[in-house]
Amino acid sequence: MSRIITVGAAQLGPIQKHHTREEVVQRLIALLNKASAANCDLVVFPELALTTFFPRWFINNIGEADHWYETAMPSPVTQPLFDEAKKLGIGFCLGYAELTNDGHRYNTQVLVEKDGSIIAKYRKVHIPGHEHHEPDRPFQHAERYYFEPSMEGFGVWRAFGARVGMMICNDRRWPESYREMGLQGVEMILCGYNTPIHYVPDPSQDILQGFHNALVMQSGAYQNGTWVVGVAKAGVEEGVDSLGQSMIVAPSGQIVAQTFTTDDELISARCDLDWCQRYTGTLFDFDKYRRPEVYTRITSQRGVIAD
Ligand code: CDT
Repeated sequence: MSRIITVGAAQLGPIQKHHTREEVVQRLIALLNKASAANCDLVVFPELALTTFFPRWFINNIGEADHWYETAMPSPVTQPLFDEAKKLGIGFCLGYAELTNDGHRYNTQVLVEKDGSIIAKYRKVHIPGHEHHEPDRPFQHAERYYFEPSMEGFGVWRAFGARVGMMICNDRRWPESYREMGLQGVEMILCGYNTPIHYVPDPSQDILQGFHNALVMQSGAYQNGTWVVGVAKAGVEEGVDSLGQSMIVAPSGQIVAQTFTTDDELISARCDLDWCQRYTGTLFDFDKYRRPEVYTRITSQRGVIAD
């Protein structure tokens, strides 16, 4: 008998600075209800889904940024989302900025079961951008100032009858992210993202943002025989245009659903988890074909060493 998860990718349009958490949570709840009407088991929201993408601004005193972070999950403001999901019997994955009791700041995603309980927490591994103010930029991408990288790496959890993994935005560009989860037998990877169209260090990449987004998720899915659900916060947020093109990718690498707006939009797909085995049991039978003994540079070396 086939194992099916109906998954929803709940893309968000922009969240402006003046939008309150309460307003955003109402938008998430509206998407959750659409997902319920589409018979979803699980809904994936974007990276930093509760606020505007605040790393586009630099402030000298990071303590003044505390209001962008969540110190508890759920919290009084996010509890209605958990309550609605439990009422509807839908799980969800939510990205947010996390400030721990001992003062650590992470870019985080939680995975929540249909009964409203948190199954897993993932903290972003690959933190892009810069850590100092770069005044010549039209906007900052100071994630390396606002977040520390996770030392916990990539986990895979049994949930929704599947082996589910998580990654966040820039993680999707790195083959190691998928492979770490592939080696744990992942069947579905959930990934939220905020991707500005304008890439300041090399504007020639701007026109390729959509291509690169699809390229990495389709190849990551195929090479690891897994479903990938990539979900954007899209549109023009505080003057910065960000990529939409949220998508659900099959283990074959094919896109089976994709958003066509840059607003709040739900897409969904019935994902047959047994389809993973067609790839992990054949061409990508890791146990049979991988050669870890000749891949030693991958974990022993960070940058390029060339003659
Ligand atoms: N949020 C995030 O990780 N965004 C990056 C932007 C490029 S680096 C400035 C991404 O990889 O999409």
